Amino acid sequence: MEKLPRLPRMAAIHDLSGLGKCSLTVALPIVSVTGVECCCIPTALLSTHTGGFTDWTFTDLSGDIVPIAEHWHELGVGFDAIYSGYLASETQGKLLERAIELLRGENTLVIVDPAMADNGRYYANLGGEMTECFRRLIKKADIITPNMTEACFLTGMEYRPGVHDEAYVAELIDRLSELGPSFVAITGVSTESGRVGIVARDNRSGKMCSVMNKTLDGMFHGSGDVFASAFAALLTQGAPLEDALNTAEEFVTAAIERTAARGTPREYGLDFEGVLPDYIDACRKLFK
Ligand code: PXL
Repeated sequence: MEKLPRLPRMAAIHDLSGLGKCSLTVALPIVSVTGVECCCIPTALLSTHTGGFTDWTFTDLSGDIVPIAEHWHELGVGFDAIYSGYLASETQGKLLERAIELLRGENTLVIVDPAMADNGRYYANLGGEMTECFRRLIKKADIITPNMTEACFLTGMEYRPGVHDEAYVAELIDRLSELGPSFVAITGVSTESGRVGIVARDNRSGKMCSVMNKTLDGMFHGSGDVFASAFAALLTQGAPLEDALNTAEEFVTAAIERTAARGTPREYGLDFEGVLPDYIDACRKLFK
């Protein structure tokens, strides 16, 4: 066999919710099929995620976040990317900041998905303290992927569920950019009735790009995590931003359609498994 290039490596720092696909149960398979090694730091262990379920179990693994990062640091392992999402508390945000310091190298891409809210509301048991927490964390990020609600909370702008005019979205991106990231991608943007998608800007070049698709009724739990995992992994593989955006969006849209067609309960998360082969084909074309 010919000599192969080095395998890109990502540290994925998220909770592990056993049922209801999100966080690590989404990041691990998607990052792996993108051809990126996924090293996991589980921040908490839950029986289910906290949206649409009740009485979930919760084991806090905060105490392991920094020791795991320290161990990897001592081993001298390099990371091409660090990707984080949902945090169970403000304390976890501070520990994550330390983990990023330990694991980051000169060329490490830091992707922070400030997963804390949706549809104008914080997730269960979270509140305004998480906005402050993510504002601090975002200072360390190269790329952020908030949804509309999170973008509004982070910037203090009014949350509007409906059709979003260009000036409103542009102001959200401007204000998020002031927090420090060089690339901002906002999910759940609807620039015309019946269509929803992602608007992004590369602050180094000033280039804006967006991708829209027709909306399906209601909310699909875990879709933000599916998008962010694919997007983060594609960028770690070296895909140009626009290609990463389009490929990740196409993947999440196909997974949403499949979930709707099967009638999977929304809280169970996206049926992305069946569209992984198409996603892998798309990755092959990008990285051939
Ligand atoms: O998908 C975001 C998410 C991740 N992890 C947990 C959650 C949620 C959203 O509700 O509860 C535990």
